[in-house]
Amino acid sequence: MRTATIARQTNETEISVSIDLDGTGTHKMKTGVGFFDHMLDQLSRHSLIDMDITCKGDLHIDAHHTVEDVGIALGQAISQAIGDKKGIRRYASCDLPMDGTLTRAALDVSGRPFLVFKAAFSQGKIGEIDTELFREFFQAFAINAGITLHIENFYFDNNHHLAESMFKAVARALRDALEIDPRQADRVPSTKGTL
Ligand SMILES: [Mn+2]
Repeated sequence: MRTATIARQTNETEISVSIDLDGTGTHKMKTGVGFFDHMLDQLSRHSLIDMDITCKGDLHIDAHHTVEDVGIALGQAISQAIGDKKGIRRYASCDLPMDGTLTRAALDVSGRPFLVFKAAFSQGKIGEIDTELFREFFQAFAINAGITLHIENFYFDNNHHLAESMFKAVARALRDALEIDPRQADRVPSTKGTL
């Protein structure tokens, strides 16, 4: 079973994350930040990774700790659920359109964390979330999942679509990269023999 459960508690956030890589995209999000829940819903729905995420964060300050720490815990869960990486496709990318917005996500489930993030929001906030937090989320996620992740937006028609296209593109690429390749189901996808 490629599943994982992570519980993480600090003075700033208390988080529980349960995932199933071989799910159907069933999800339950409760972070207290509406737009962030909407983005996490997309991440689950389009990756087909079941996700149950609860975070009680210090939202009286702002959403920073909540967003970053959910990224950490979700990344840890992904890393744990992948295990020895046997059989995964490893590389995937997706060019994701939403009306007048186009965003690419390309990733390598390499065990080598890296983030390239090219997107320039034109608003400071969407709903109650600061747009600068999306980079924080993907940085925390990539580092803790052990994924090389490139996200690039080419153009956008509004900030909601820009953020949502990132999560959908990453979701779709994650689905492809983490799926078991029947042609090499018992092998680690590396000439090194390990990842
Ligand atoms: Mn939306």
